Amino acid sequence: MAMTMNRRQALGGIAAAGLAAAGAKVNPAVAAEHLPLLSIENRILEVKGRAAKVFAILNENGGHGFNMLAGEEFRARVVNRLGEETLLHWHGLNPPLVFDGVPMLSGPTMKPGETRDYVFKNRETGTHWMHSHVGLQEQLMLAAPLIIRESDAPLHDEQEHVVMLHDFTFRDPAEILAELKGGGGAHGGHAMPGGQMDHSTMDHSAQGAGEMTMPSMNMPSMVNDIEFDAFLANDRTLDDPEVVQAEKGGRFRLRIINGSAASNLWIDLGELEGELIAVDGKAVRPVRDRRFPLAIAQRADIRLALPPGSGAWPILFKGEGTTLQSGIILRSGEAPVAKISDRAEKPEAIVGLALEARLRSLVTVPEIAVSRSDMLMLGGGGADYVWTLNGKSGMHEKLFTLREGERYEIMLHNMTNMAHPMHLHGHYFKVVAVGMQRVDGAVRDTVLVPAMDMVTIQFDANNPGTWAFHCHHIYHMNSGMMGSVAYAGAA
Ligand SMILES: [Cu+2]
Repeated sequence: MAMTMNRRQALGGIAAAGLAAAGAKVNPAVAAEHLPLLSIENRILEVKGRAAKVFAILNENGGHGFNMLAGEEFRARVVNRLGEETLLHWHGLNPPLVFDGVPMLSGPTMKPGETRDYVFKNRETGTHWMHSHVGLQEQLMLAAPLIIRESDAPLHDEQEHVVMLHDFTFRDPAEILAELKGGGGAHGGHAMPGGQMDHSTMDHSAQGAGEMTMPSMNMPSMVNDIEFDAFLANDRTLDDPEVVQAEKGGRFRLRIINGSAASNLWIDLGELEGELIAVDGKAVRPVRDRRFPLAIAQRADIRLALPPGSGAWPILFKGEGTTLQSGIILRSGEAPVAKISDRAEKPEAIVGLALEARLRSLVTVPEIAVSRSDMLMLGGGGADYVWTLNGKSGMHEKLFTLREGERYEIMLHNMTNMAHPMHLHGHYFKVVAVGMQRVDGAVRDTVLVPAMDMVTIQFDANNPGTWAFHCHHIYHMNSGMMGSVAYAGAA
């Protein structure tokens, strides 16, 4: 047993060294073993009767992404079958920097036709995802689930179901970004059709908990700066939704991933009540409700049981500030499935921090004193569509220097009129304050900081390197809201 571990650890080291040195090669020592294959491909997806060219990350069975059992290592061989460069980020895993998949920071992009091996020690389990970190490829669905199960045996006779969500546009994302930067599009006028502009940051959710965030008095908040053509759940619109067949009274564990480029969502269980049991793949004290917010890049694991008897229960995914929605249908017996419009009657409420303030992590975090507290100011978003972190808008500009072994507390202070889902690479963090209220909050990798609001996080510097720290709204990220944190002594 010890022999095997040592050999595997050694292989991981070789693969890392090989990658750093040569970039493009399949390591011969690893090549002798079987690595699960992921193929990045072009595909045609029909959306609302129109063909669209999008991407896919397919496994050996032709499915999207990975659904794997936890092991000591994460192992994958990725082949780029596109006619352009790309690079995958394993969102939710904290690999050595060389495998993190951020161009320039962690290594070179993959050229067309290139194959690359990923072998590294991994302790993370849960609902994660993989996506391109190159340009705007994520908008074109270069993303897939990455599910790492702790056990092969389903708990509580649960039927597991993974739901990957996307905001979809027929437009060229580069054109959308150019329009935003040119002062056009929805952002320029700050007036959206369909009531997508709101004059408060109040959370209108049915969460019950009091909202403790301060609404902005003067500045109208901008909810969505892009208009999408459709929302997709597992590639499908509500015109032809996925119908998941279950036993009567069947139990589910839904693993829901918001793979949207620019849309925060509400999960609406309709008549059903569910228990949120994990966020970003990390266990939380179960929260019972019918509606849960899910910001860009976040994941939610929801446990629920169908009522006895036959029936069909829609689970909807509704964009904040818009009427667009997607969904799946959970069905038991032969119950008919009623048609549901992909437009709700009225725009959905804005996602706030009411749920975040209620979350209590079940992950044990070691007792370490905070050695440094700092502030990260989220700024910009004027007519030039330049977004900033601590006033900086250069790609990967250094925000903080970290020392290994220390704990950092960072207050994310959003001075802009849009919400920003902030993602730190290479580390999980714990939410320790929502607005001014201290909480024993969730452990996550992505947290939403609403307009003119504050969230405070703590994390331990335990993975040396220079790591991306950015807004996961890809148009913000590509317009300046992409900085880095660097360990002292890191290149
Ligand atoms: Cu943002």
